[in-house]
Amino acid sequence: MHTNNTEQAWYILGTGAIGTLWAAKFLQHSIPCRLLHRSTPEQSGDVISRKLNLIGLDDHQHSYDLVSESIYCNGEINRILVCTKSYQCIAAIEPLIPRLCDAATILILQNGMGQQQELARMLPKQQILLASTTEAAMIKSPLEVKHTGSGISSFGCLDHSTQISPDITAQLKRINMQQEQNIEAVLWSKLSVNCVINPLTAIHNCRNGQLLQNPKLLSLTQQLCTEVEAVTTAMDKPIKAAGLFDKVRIVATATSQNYSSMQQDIQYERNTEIDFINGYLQQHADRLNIPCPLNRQIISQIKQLELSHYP
Ligand code: KPL
Repeated sequence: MHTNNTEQAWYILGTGAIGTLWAAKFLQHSIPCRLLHRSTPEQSGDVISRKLNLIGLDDHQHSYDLVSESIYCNGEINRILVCTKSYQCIAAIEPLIPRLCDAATILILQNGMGQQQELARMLPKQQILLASTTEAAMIKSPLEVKHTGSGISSFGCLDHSTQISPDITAQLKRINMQQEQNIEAVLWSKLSVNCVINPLTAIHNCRNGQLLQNPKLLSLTQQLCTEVEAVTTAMDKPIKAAGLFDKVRIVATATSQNYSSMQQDIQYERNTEIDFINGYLQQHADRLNIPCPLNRQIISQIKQLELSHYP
């Protein structure tokens, strides 16, 4: 028998910067949430009380009590926020499938595209919601997160024909997430920017702002914008306002001192999300017969770096 509290609790999968920041947001607004931690099936009973520390945008410290439980615990899951890396998404959810209610809501907040559709095919009964954010955060140590940039967060349904429960919409509204009728357009817009900034900063081992300051990088940025935009336009997912280069210029200027997530992945010798960013774009380019030679070359350069890392 589950209490109402458990039914309305958000389980969070993925304890990187965004997952930890979202746990802090839920707790700040007294919305019940639990972190899911990886364990062996033998440690399935593990429920741990922890402290989550948030360093806010104003540099003030906040501390919250948080419960973390093993993915192999028994309780049913009604709401889950998935903030893993895109390439971990499917494998991370698999052990949780027996715990998901038929009417569960799965909110996916991560970079890249393709994994959401795969998950929807895998879980046809559950409702898949997509989310996107321009907020920025940095993990300082496990469960210690610094909120480094404010931004806009939105969510919407993968399948436009289904309704989102008003109760979920209300909870997400409390943490400042706006409901979007066309969330796919938001994700495509973010993907397009990520297709340019992320791999170029990773290959050239530089901060986002350098893409605009170095003439050689600026020219590559412009070329890649043209290729990416040719695909999004052919797919009828045009970039709003003045076009992709303008959007990239705005994001790279606002985050000029930051390193992109892909640069960080290469720097810390992790896998990158290239298959779900530029790889996803290339799949559509190939299907539509749109030549994207620079995008193709960039994918193989990133794959090389994944094997060899920075010297
Ligand atoms: O989303 C980003 C990332 O680093 O993943 C930005 C900073 C916007 C660069 O594309």
